[in-house]
This record gives sequence, structure tokens and C-alpha cells, in this order.
Amino acid sequence: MGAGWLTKETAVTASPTSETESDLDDPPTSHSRLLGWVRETAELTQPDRVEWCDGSDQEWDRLTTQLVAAGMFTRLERKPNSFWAASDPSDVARVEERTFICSRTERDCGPTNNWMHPDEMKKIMTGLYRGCMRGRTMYVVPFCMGPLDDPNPKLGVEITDSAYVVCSMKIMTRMGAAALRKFIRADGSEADFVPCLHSVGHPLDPGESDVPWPCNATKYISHFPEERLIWSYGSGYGGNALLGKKCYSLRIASVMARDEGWLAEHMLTLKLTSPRQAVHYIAAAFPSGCGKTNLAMLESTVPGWSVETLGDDIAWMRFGADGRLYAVNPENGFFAVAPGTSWQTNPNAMRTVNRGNSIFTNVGLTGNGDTWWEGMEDPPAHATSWTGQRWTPAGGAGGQRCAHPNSRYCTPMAQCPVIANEWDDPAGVPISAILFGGRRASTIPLVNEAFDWSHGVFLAATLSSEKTAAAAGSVGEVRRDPMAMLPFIGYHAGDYFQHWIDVGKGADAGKLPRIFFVNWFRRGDDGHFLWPGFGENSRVLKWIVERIEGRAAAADTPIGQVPHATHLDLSALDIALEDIAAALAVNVHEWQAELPLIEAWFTKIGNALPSTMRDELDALRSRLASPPHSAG
Ligand code: GTP
Ligand code: SPV
Ligand code: MN
Repeated sequence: MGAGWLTKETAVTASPTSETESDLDDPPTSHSRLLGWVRETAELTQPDRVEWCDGSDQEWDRLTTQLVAAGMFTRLERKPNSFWAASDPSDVARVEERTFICSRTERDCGPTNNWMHPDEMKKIMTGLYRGCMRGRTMYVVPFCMGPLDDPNPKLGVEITDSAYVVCSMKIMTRMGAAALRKFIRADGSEADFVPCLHSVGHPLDPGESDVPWPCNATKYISHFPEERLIWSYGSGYGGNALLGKKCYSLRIASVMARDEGWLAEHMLTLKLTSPRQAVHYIAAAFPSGCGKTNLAMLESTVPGWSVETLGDDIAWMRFGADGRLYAVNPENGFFAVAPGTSWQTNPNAMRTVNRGNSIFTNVGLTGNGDTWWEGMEDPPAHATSWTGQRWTPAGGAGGQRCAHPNSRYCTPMAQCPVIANEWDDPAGVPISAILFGGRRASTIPLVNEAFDWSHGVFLAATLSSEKTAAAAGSVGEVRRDPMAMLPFIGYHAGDYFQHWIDVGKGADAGKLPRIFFVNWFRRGDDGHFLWPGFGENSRVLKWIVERIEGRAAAADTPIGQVPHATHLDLSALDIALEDIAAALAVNVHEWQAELPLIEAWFTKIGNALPSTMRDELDALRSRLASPPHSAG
């Protein structure tokens, strides 16, 4: 194997070249910035070999076979072309404590992110990267976020030493040769791309055997927003390692969006068709683990209403020539929470993964070669838990779980049986309504319409939710998660709120999406969910569309316009009316208790808090002091 475009020092120990490996003397692009970066990275990280990924099915077959041989993948007997993987128990979720926004000034990072000066971070991480790929293959993964035929495609390249990451990127992004062709524009010039460097941080000495899930106790997930650059080290899991997702499409893209006047958001997008065949596109931002995938694939329980899926995690939104806000999903697959997914709750997800071509990480493995997780019907008599132990429905010692709470399936969007036909259209879809929501056991009603854009931005900026297993750390603790973007805003949160206000100001108010707030997770005194959720959420979507069309009633309350139970279509819903009323209640005393918490949150944001947000808080305070008669 030649290494003509590598320097002598890294002209890595020759190993047998398979037919399918790219010839290193002849890299598959002439993009000089990319070639220079690949060469420098190989010099720094010293892999045994460098492989350009073409995204072909042959490449997938070769890598998955290799991963089975290495013990990282187990081929599933019951799902075609699908694999089970279990991570190291220390590497199971996004690590927010180890995630950094390395803007040139600490001020631009703001109070909600971790900051380090870019020079200092680069020094530390360069030290970690030195020789970190010894004994391994360095994969070069060109990818595109959003449709490939976008006239201005959003390109990236992930360099990684994890074949698991390569396989996951094939599902989650438009990856390989088709993306690489976009790196040279029609006029012959070189397109921009976001360099994303990833290492699991586990070099192998000669003769040292690999572990099933290599990673490192030292972890850094670093973003250099001015340079549009991402460096990740030490983790192989999810958003820490699949750098096109949260790192590029939210943290870096939110900075691009601020500079260019658009929005990069942690939102699902769906297409809702009414019995009158009216089509509405809806975007919804809920924090991690709070119901985006489920709503995006919802099977309506209201006759005549149907949902089709456009995306389950991220939306990029910009104004079209007609003045409406259009959303594109930058992703190509779902990397979604497994536990709780069942034929009852999310049949379309079950159908999607049953078509195969999927990777399951940290779920249970059944004796007959299928997957199982908590919340799915029909537990197997016994299984291998995500920690590799024998598991039975009675539970092992200490009632261990079969699947980790943040275990996930990674599956191609195109396989979703209810995928909307616009899903790959670079023009996107015009959004009628934006929903925000969190996981709150009290206070927040089932649904609430904002008075206007600025009030909606206030509700979103003060969104609060119980923490879930999607991030490492304590679960259940209520925290502010503005726009469901707390871990994903790539700059100062106060500036981000101002950006949202400016987006509204620059638009034709009549064409802006209407803003709603929802909470599927309110509980009764005994702890049960007041609202059945899942498919029944179609009743709330129906009310929202009828509000937009001017056909549904609501009551004015201090926090917005909230329906009474009688305003919702509850036909054939077998739920106690007291529960519905309790789910919809706006309790003034509960909201008064929120005021000091919002005050403290705004104090944390500091001087960059837009004055509009303070005005909205004052207005809320005075409405709560003299609530209209209809508020409870
Ligand atoms: P991320 O992928 O982490 O961003 O999560 P997500 O927002 O897509 O959440 P997802 O749809 O995967 O749901 C997370 C958990 O909440 C799952 O266990 C679901 O079963 C549960 N869930 C989703 N929707 C509802 C609902 O309407 N009611 C209730 N009670 N639980 C729900
Ligand atoms: C989330 O945590 O919001 C996710 C999973 O969607 S991850 O890709 O790990 O960020
Ligand atoms: Mn998410």
C-alpha cells in the first residue's frame, strides 16, 4: 500500500489492502483543503491505515462483518441486516459537563455552556490526539446534512477511528461518494465543509487486542464556532460521536443561523392532514427524551386525521420567498430512544426497525436473536442485558434493567412507513405551528396557545423540564431548557433569545407560525399521567390546527389561551373528565411559584437578556395578580 499523500513519518505500516479499500495514492477528491486536513490528521493521530468511505452497501457489509468479528456487533437473527451493540457502561449518553463552546471570548459562549479559550483547548486536545489512532484505521467520512440536491449543500467530513461511527453515519447522514461529489462545485471551486475530528481515544500497541467498546475516561466534545470546527475525544456514543447530529446540525449550525438569519432547532417536523384534506406542517421542540420521535410518527386516534413524518430531532428553518418559514430536516435516519417504544405507543417505529438495516445499542438481546427493551410487550423468558448479564423478567439480582434507559435504535428514515413524500425536498415545508413542551409533573397545562410571537418566545425561553437519561447525570431534576436547546445552543443564550425575537420582527406577522406550549407528562396526586399521550396527542394537534383555521375555542388565562375539556375532541376517549380538566388547569398559585424561578433564570442569563423577555415576565406577573375569571 502506497502512501503518496501522507508524509514519510506516517507512512503507516503497510497492511494488506483489500480490493474495496480506497487507494491512498489516489484519494477520491481533489479538494485541497480536505486533503491537507486529512494528511495533517493522519500525521497527528498515526493510524495504521487511512480509508475513504464511499457509503456503499459493500462497504457497510465489510465493516459490519468486521465489527461482528471484533465482538462489537452481534448480528440479529430476527431483523435483516441489523446489529446489536453494547457500549462500555461508562459511555452511555451525551456528556454535557465535557461539552465545550470554544468561542474566542467567554462572553460569546454565555452562562449556559462550558467555555475554554480555543488556543488552550487545541493545545490540550492536540496532546490527546497525538498517536491516538495507533493500531487502528482512520476513516474519512464525507457527509451532507440535508438533501444532496440542495443548491447550497451543508457539507462535513468526519474523521473517526470507529467503524461503529462510520456505520451509524451511513444511516444518519447522506454519506460517502454522493456527498463527496458536492465538494467540488459546478464551477470547479472548492465547497466549504465543517471538519469534524473524532477519536475514541484508545490506541492499540502492537499485538494488543481491542476491547468490545473502546473509549477513554477523558472526554472532550469541543466546538470552535468561529472556525466552524468540531473536535471530539474519548466517547463512541450518540451525539458525542456522530458529529453531524448535535455538534454540527445544532451547535455549529445555530451559530451559522444567527449570522445568516435562520434557525437551527431541536425540533421534529410532521405533516398533518385533516379530513378536509387541509395540510399543515408542524414543528415541535421537546427536550431530549421528551417525546419528539413519538409525536413525529404518531398514529392518529381521531378518525380522518393522519400524521406523516418529516424528521424526529432537528429542523433547520428559513424564510421562503413567500414570507413563510420553511423547515428542512438535516438528518437521514432516526437515532431514537428504545425503551417505551412498543406496538401500543409507537407502531410506526416498530415497523421501521423491523425492516432491518438498523443498529441497536444498549438494548437487550433475546435468545432467539432479536431485541427487547422495557416498555415493549411480551418480555422474553430470558435475555442478555445491555451489560452482558443473563436477564429474566423477574429481574436479576437488584432488579437490573434489560435495556439502558438511553438505549437507542439507529434506523434509516426512508424505511419509515409514514415518511412524508417531501422528506428529501431541499425546499423544505412551510410551518404552520411551532410547539414547545417539556416533561413537567405539575403546573404546565396539556396545551396553551401563546398570545403572539414575543409571548411564545418568552414561554419557550423559560421552558422547564425534568432531566432524562439522554444526558449523563441526575434524572428527574427540573431545569430550564430554553427552546429544548440548553445543551445545543452554540453561543450566548441571551443572544439566542434576541435572535428568536429578531426573526419574528423581520417577518410578516400574519405568516409566522403560531406558537403553542404542550405538556404530555402532567401527573395526578397519586403520580399517574393525567393524559394518555402517544396516539391520543392527535386530539391536541386537531385543536391546534382548528385554532389556526379559526374554528376552535379557548379561554383566556394569565399564561395564554387554554382550551376547556369541552373545546377538545374527546370522542371515544375513555378517560375520567376530572383528569382532562386537571391536565388543562391553570393554577395561579403554581404559576406564582414559577415567577422567582424564572427571575433566577433571567438573572443567570444576565445583561444579554433581551428587554422584551423582562417585559413579558412583568406582564405575566401582573396577569397572575389579577387573573381573568376563567382561570382556575
Ligand atoms: P431524544 O431522541 O432524546 O431527543 O428524545 P425524543 O424527544 O425524541 O423522545 P421520544 O419520543 O424518544 O420519547 C422519550 C420517552 O418518552 C419514551 O420512553 C417514550 O415512550 C416517552 N413518551 C413519548 N411520548 C409520550 C407521551 O405522549 N406520553 C408519555 N407518558 N410518554 C411519552
Ligand atoms: C438527544 O440527546 O437529544 C438525542 C440523542 O437526540 S444524541 O444523539 O445522543 O444527542
Ligand atoms: Mn434529541
